[in-house]
Amino acid sequence: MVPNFAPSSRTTINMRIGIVCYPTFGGSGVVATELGLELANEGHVVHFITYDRPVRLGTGRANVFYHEVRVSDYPLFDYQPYELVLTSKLVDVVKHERLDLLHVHYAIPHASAAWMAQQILRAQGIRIPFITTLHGTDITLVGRDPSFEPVITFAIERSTAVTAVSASLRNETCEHFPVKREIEVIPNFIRTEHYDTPPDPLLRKRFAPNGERLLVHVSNFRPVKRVLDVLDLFLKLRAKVPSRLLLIGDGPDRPAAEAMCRANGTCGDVLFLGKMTEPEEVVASCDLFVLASETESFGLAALEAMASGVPVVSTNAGGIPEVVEEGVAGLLNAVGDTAAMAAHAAQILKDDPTLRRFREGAKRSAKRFDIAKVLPRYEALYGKVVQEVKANGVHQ
Ligand code: GMT
Repeated sequence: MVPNFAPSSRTTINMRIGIVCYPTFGGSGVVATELGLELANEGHVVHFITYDRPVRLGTGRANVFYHEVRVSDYPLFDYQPYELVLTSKLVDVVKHERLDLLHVHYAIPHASAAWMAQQILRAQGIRIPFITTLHGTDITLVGRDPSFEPVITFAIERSTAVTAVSASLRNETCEHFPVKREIEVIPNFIRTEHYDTPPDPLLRKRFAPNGERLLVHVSNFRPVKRVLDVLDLFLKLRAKVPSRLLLIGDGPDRPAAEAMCRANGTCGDVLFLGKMTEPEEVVASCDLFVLASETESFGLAALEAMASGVPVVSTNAGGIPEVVEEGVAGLLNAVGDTAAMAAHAAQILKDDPTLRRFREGAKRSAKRFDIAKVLPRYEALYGKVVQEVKANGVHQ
């Protein structure tokens, strides 16, 4: 969690900002929450609008408000219309909290709900710009389901501004959707000083009692994360390097991962730690972060590991090469090539000087994404869209 800083002495005008996101453990929700908290630290007033309190929001922060979108369970509806309830809540909050802009994270259904809210408000004489940030699976997985395409394309086109968290995601969006508008790349970020915790010797002793190397993976265990590849890599590695694997998170592929460990007798060395609100406390004590994803627009979990001084072995999918500097912060491989991943893991872990070099490289490389570099870009974009809408009104 970001500490509560006094507002800095910058020149940006304070704004009233509505943030819409998924409140869960997913990276888009984490980025949206951390961004909101940073904006609030800078003196902006931030209203989170979502169906549950975002996991990293905390309580009692100055300038931060949370509005719950409550979906009733009216028996007529087999499927409750979340998007409509969200739209109504956006209209209400924009109007009564006098918001200057909305920033929605993840295209579905947030961008189309924001557009609807914008149109309703427009009919009432209120102009509200909205920025859509594309995070990844909204484009790469969900977005490619043809049934969503017209809505996503429309919402992207009608957003006042659109950002993508990596160049790779921006390119994929333009490849898979018939959108012609500008999409600005604003990468995800971290507050690097938050990750300065050194490895905890007690934690290491608990998880690696015989001085084993500690590998760690953090995800939502969806098929796209290829958690079974992480286990396969680990099986290959432990034949050469005494090691243990920590798995943080939970999701659909966890039962299959547990079954695999039981079948190959590695349960003693693979520890399922479940969901954690602050995984960095454990990650910082590990030696290597492993990410085997099939697609990954950015890989925030890898960046967080790097910031903690933990190098990464990963696939080279999507935006990962933009984040994990090859040979400096870690090593990359083709999706599914667990033999190469195990060999790369062994190369990083082979001796302490090599591991130290990668640790330092990872930490240094993570600084490229420090909040101090990224926040002014969002603030500049916010200022620009607010001015644009004042001057030209909103799309219909
Ligand atoms: O796939 C996830 O882990 C969740 C998803 C989300 O909605 O939060 O993550 C996406 O957004 C993150 C934040 O921008 C990125 O760091 C992840 O790479 C991206 N996931 C994928 O592209 C699979």
